[in-house]
Formats: sequence, C-alpha cells, structure tokens
Amino acid sequence: MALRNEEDNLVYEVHEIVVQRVGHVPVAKGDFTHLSKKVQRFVAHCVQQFKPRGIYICDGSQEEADEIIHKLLERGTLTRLTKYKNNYLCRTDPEDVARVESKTFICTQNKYDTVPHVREGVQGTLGRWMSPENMKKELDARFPSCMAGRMMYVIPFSMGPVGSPLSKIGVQVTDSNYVLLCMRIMTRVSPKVWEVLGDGDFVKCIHSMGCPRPVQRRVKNHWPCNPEKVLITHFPEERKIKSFGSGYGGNSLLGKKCFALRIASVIARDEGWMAEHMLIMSITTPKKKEYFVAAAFPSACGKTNLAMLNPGVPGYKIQCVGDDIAWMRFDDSGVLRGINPEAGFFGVAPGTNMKTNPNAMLTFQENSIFTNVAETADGGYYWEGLEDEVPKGIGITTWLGQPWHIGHGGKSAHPNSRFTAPASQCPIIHPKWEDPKGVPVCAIIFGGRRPTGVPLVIEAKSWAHGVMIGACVKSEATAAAEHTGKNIMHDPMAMRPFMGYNFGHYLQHWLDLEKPGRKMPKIFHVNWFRVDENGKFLWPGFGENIRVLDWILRRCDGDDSIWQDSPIGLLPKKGTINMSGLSDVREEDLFSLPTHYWLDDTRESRRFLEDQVGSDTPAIITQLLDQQEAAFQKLK
Ligand code: OXD
Ligand code: MN
Repeated sequence: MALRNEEDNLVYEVHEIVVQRVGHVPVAKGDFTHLSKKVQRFVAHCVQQFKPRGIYICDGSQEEADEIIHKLLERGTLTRLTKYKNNYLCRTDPEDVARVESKTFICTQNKYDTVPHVREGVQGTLGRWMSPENMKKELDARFPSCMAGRMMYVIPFSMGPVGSPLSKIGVQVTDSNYVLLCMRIMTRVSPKVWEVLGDGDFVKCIHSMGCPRPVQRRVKNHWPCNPEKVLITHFPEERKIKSFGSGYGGNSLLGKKCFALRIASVIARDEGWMAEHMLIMSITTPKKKEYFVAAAFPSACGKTNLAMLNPGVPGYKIQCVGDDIAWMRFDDSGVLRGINPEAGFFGVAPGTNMKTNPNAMLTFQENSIFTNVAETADGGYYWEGLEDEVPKGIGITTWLGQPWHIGHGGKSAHPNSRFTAPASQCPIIHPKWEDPKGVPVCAIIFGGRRPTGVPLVIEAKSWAHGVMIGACVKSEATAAAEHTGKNIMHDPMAMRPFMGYNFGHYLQHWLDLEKPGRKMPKIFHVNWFRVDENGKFLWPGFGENIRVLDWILRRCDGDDSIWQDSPIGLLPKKGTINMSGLSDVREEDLFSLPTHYWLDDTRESRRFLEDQVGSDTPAIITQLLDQQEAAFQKLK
C-alpha cells in the first residue's frame, strides 16, 4: 500500500506484515521457509502433535538471550545475582532436581541391541529397554497437545565446532525457555548450523515440560513440569530423542547425555569412533612438552576439578579441552584425536570453591546460570563449600527460599545444584579447544572413589587389559547419585547411566578399535580416594594429582625404569612418583594390594559381568579376570 504525504509529496511505503504460519500456528520469530525440507517436516510434525501457541526459531544471539532472560526475570523463574554481570539463579520445582535414570529408556526393535543378556532372574542395570510399540503407547499418553498455550522453541545446535568433520548436528524443540538459555551455553546454537546442515540428517530432539495450559498441577517456583510422568526416551535407529516432564539438565539439555553419549555412542559404533563420558585436558611439563589425556570417572568423582586442575607442583601447565564428554576418532596417521562436543560446563556446585577449583570459579563470574543453589544477601551464589569465601555472618536464602546462615544445620543448596557456564570463559581453556581436527590423545584414564584396596595408579598391560579395567570401574555412591542401597556401585567405563547400546557389544567395539598402524593410547586407572584404617585419605588429591599425571606421562613417553609388574597391572616402582614436599604420604599403604581384597574384588567383578553382561561379555575380558584371580590365588 502506498501513501502520499500531502505536504511534501513524499511517498511512504507501508509493507504488510505477513505472519508466517505452520498450520494455524504463527511463527513468532525466524523464517520457516529458510529451513531445509527435512527440518520443516520435523517442525511441522511437532506443531501438529504438540499444539503450541507459537513457533520461535532460535538464532542463539545475545539479543535473543537478553529477551528471554528479561521474560524469565519478570515471571520470577530467574533471579538476577546482582553481585556479578549477567549471572542468574533459577530455582526449580523441588521435585525436579536430577537425572531420572529409572525413567530413561532406549527403544530398539531388538531388545538385545540395547541391553545385554543378563543372567536369568537378574535385574539389568546397564540400560533400560522398551519396545518401540510399547513406548509409543506411553508417548501417546503424554505428548499430544503437551505444549498447548506455550511457545515452541526450535533450536539448531552443533555438538562440536560448527562444521568440524567430528561434529554432529541436532535440532531441539522445547517449550522451556530456561532450556533454550542453557542450550545456548552448553552447545553451539547459531544460524550457521542450518548452513552446515544443508539438506542433511540431524538428531531429532524433542523436549516438553509436560505442562500444557491450562495447567493441571500447581506450578511451583514458576517451573511448570510433570514429575509423575517423566520419561526420557531414545530411538537410536531413528536418531531421535523424546523427553517429557522434566527441565533438569541431563533430562532436558538433550545435546548432553542423551545425544552426545547415548545416541552418539551408537553412531560412534556404526562409524568406528568413540563417544565417551570423559574429560580432555592438556598437560605441559616443565620440559615444555605437551600431552593430552582423556579421563573417565563416574558422576561426582571430581572430573571437572581434574579437567581444570591447579597443579600443586610448580612448572606444569594445565589447559582444559572439556570436562564431561569426549568424542574421539583415529585419524589417517593412526593417532586418536578427541573433541569436546560441548560448549559449556554443567558442573556440580557444592564443593566447588577457590581451593578445589579456582578455574571453575573464575569461569562462572558472568553469563552463567545457577540452578538450585542458595543466594547470599549481597546478591551472590552460595553452596556448601563456600563457607570461607563469603562475608562472615551474611544472610543466606536456601535453594528452597528459606532464610539460613552458616552453622544453621541442613544444606543451603541442593546437593545436585549446578552451574551452567560458557567453556570459553574458563581462564585455562585450551587455545585448540575448538580445533576441528581435535587434539591427539595419548592416554585414557579411568577412576572411581575406592576407599579400600585400590592403589593410587595402575597401568594396563595392554589395550585389552585396559578395556577390562574400564569394564570393572566401580565407585562409592555419593549424595548426588541415586541410591540403590549399595555403597560401591559398578559404573563400567563410567558409562552405566549413559550407555546407548548393549554393553557387551560396546566392550567388543572398544576391543576392535585396536588395529595395526594405530597408536593405541595407554590406559590407566587412578584412585584419589583410598583411606586408612581411621577413614583418613591417604592421598591429598586435587592439585597434587599432577604428580600422578606426571608418572602417567613418563610412561606414555616409554620410560621403562619406573614400573613394576603386579597381578592387576603395572604399578609405579617405589620412589618414582614425585612426593617431594608432601609430608605424611605412606607409599606402602597407597600401593598395597591386599590379596584377600583383590581375590574378592576380582570374583565380584567377574560375577557382575556374568550377571549383567552374560554371554555378551567378550571372552578376552573374562580370561583376563580369570588370570588375575589365578595370580592372587598363588599369593594366598
Ligand atoms: C553430569 C553427570 O551431570 O555425569 O555430568 O551426572
Ligand atoms: Mn557427567
């Protein structure tokens, strides 16, 4: 329509604003026609099923984040932590505070593609399977109209640097804008993802808080969710994830555990690479030689602290590539190269302080989201472990909104409260952390919380022996883990909650990775948590762990003068770990191998594999355990 201005005869163009619609649903932001046909079909299908009030195609920009933050502040879902720049506190519904393993399923046509053949009468713990048909019934009882009255956000994201040959693309729809804010920290959300995707395939990620309007349940803390109906489902054959009812990180930030571990482990098996629950860190020694190692620990064993270690011995430099997930692939010259598929840290807050992890603390001074932590009266975050780092006597409001002070008793923050912070802000982030080629990994380190029997460090005798060691990873249960009644829990390869397929096949995949011409990384097992008869830690841990890493690196360099054989692997020869300046470390106790303990432990591990992995256990793993038992029998 053209208008004539009578005074000066200027012509103003007034354009009609055309609101795009998908069906009857308006596109509130973005251009639907710019999406590939495959993405359009996916989005249109979601719209038809979930009946949102609008579609918001995200671009990951700061302006977009500001707009959403503004909305969430107004609504009360977020509180500004005024002590910092752009830091926010979110309190969830107190019933939605953790990953829910019991509601997490993998659906494949063949059950044994997902779970191993467990011993008869045994409850499997390595993954939960449901048939796609039965799951469809469950999903049909949840998803139709689940976004009624809510906006549906469409998030294009890359796991790994955008465009890297090691990266993969996902598209997540969600009705939670908290999830959008966290996704843009934890993954790379950008319109460039659409370009790289072209007409290609992507992992379909569907998330709903499961709380359509009008709500059927009282909404607490402006956190609509549906704890009774939580379901986190994976369809590896279709490369699809559907998550319902929870907004908590591992359940809702689908790029992380669901995609980068469960779905990616299946893709990795099919394509011949590895998707692992591992940190990647670089260590530069006093001789200025740099090494990269990957390390797998069960949840809540200090993986983030190790990834950002502050060395207790001068002359070493640590740089962080990633703190939770590693995707690794052998390159053409046989070198294992790893990337961190994530873009942020989703770390456990309690216990993090300037002593345990100064680099994490410095990472989240701005642009970060804190979930279920407490708040100080001066607008700061607070959790257990920060007692010495806040003004004395300061008033605190707990994660549940109650007044509190240090010494009050009980906990101020939820034990599984988290910080979500951009990795780029980490003061020791490695300059190559986004290198599309990845970094060369020379060692893989397993570990767990093992109060008794397990030495500070063990080196595997071979790749297969290392796979056996990884298969036998166990750890003491902590407050952050779901309780099973047992104190030491098996967490093979630190992947128990994250396995995307039959664990026996996964072990075989690891074994098959060893091929002529490949430089297989050395495999180690570490234990920072051994205690003496009084329950006192035998090893100082934290920054002093650099001493163990140093021994590991000398072994990677082939130093043959520093090891001795043992039935469980190669151990450091006495005096070969640098203990200078450490008082009170009793090497004999740290490295002792009590015969009865190890006989029991070996049998228990074998029993675990027989029970849980059964006929899917690769024969070599059982043989190696048999050999270990026989060696201890001789020592009896
Ligand atoms: C995590 C976990 O959140 O492993 O990283 O539980
Ligand atoms: Mn983890």
